Amino acid sequence: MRALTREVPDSFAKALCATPADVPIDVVTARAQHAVYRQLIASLGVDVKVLPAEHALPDSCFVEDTAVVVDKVALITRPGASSRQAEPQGVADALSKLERIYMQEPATLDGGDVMRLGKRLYVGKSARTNAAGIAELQRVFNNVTVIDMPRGILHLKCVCAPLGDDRITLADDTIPVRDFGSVDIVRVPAEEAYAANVLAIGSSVLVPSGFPRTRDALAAAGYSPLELHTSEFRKADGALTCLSIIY
Ligand code: CIR
Repeated sequence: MRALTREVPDSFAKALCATPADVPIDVVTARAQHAVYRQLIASLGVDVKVLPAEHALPDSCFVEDTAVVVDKVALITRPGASSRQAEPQGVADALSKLERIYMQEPATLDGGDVMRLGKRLYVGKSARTNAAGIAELQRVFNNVTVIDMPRGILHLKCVCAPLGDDRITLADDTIPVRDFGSVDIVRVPAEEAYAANVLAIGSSVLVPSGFPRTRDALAAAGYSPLELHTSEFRKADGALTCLSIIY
C-alpha cells in the first residue's frame, strides 16, 4: 500500500477556510503535525511518498482532493475551488505509473467527496463537486452511489470515512444511514463530528486527538486508535484523509 502526500507550503496560512479561526494557522506546527502523520502511516507498513511543497498553492498539502485512485486507474480531478485548480498537475505527474484520466471542464470534483469501500464508491454532491463531475466519476468507475450533501458540509468525508470494505464512521445528525445502503456504522457523536474523518489502515485507525468518545467507540469496535494532533489542518477545514492519497 502507498500513500502520496505533499509537504505543507509556506503559504499554508492563506489556505481556504469557511470560518477563519481566531488564531491563525501556524505553519511550523502544521509541518510538525504533517511529519507525525507521515511517520504514523509509515509505521503501519505503508510506503509513504512525499512530494515537495508547492508554495504558490496554499491548499496543496490536501492532495486527496486532486485524484481518485481505484486499483491502477487515477481520475485526476478538477477541484471545485478556483484557487485549487492548478494543484492536480503535480499529483498527476507523481501517479504516472497508473492509467491517468483527466476530468474535463465543466466537471468539478474534490476527492474529499469520494469515499471508497472496497469496490464501491460513494460521492457527495456538494458545493465543490458538481453533476458533471459525478457523471465523469461514474463513467470511469463502476458502482458509484450519489449522496446529496447537506448544506454547510464541505465534503462527504467531513462526516464519514471508510473502516475497511463494509464499515464506515458516520457523524450523528448529518447524512441518513439509509443513504449508504448496507454498511456497518461506527457512530460518531455530533459534538465530535470532526473526528469522523479517520484514516483506517488495516485494523489501525488514525484519529484526531481530543475526541475521546470517537476514539473509545473505535476501540470498542475492535480497532486500534492512534491519536495525533491536527489543529492546524482543522483551521483550514482539513482533516486526516485530506492529507494523502492511499493506493
Ligand atoms: C479547502 O477548502 O479546499 C481546503 N482548505 C480544505 C480541503 C480539505 N480536503 C478534504 O477534506 N479532502
